[in-house]
Amino acid sequence: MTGRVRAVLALGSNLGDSHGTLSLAVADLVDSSRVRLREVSPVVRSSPVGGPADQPEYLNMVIEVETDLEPYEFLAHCQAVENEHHRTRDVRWGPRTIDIDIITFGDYTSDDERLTIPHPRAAERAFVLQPWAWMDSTARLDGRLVTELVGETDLAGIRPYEGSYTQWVP
Ligand code: A4P
Ligand code: MG
Repeated sequence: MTGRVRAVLALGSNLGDSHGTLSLAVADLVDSSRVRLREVSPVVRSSPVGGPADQPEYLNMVIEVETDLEPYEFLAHCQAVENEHHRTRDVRWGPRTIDIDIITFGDYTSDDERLTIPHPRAAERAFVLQPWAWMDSTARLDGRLVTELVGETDLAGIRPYEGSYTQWVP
């Protein structure tokens, strides 16, 4: 790979075998000569934020990869993995087998609706920030330490997911 960029991805699932789907999605994301896994966060259980009131709890996690794909190629790659896992888009913020959001992509910034980087809601979402802070205590978002941002969010809905810590050590 040339021209490598480090990208942080947030994955979430609250339908079907969420843990199995997250695991397969991580494997699929890095099953490419152009994407390499660098770091994997613990999995957290999290209460749904937004969307239908009665949707199930989520499993969420964060990974860091290295890639030489261009930003929109990388988005297409992530969406192809979502589609492989039967992601359908019905209700905004509704239940889903898998959601893959690009949180950061090197120093790249964009406010295009198709690809907004950094992800516009990441800075206030405990289900993104907490696993990210556990994965990388030096990570920054919009110039601020993620370990600091996480302290400003409501962590009440975040719980550990048993038995996930060693699953995807690269
Ligand atoms: N898009 C723009 N920027 C990006 C980006 N940085 N990464 C576009 C990925 N996609 C990006 O996404 C809609 C469009 O966003 C895509 O076509 C893409 O081109 P989507 O995944 O189809 O729709 P969505 O996920 O329903 O909408 P959105 O706005 O991405 O929702 P969020 O903000 O991701 O929220 N509660 C808990 N506890 N855990 C969760 O994981 N997730 C959501 C979804 C709500 N509540 C949650 C969780
Ligand atoms: Mg999304």
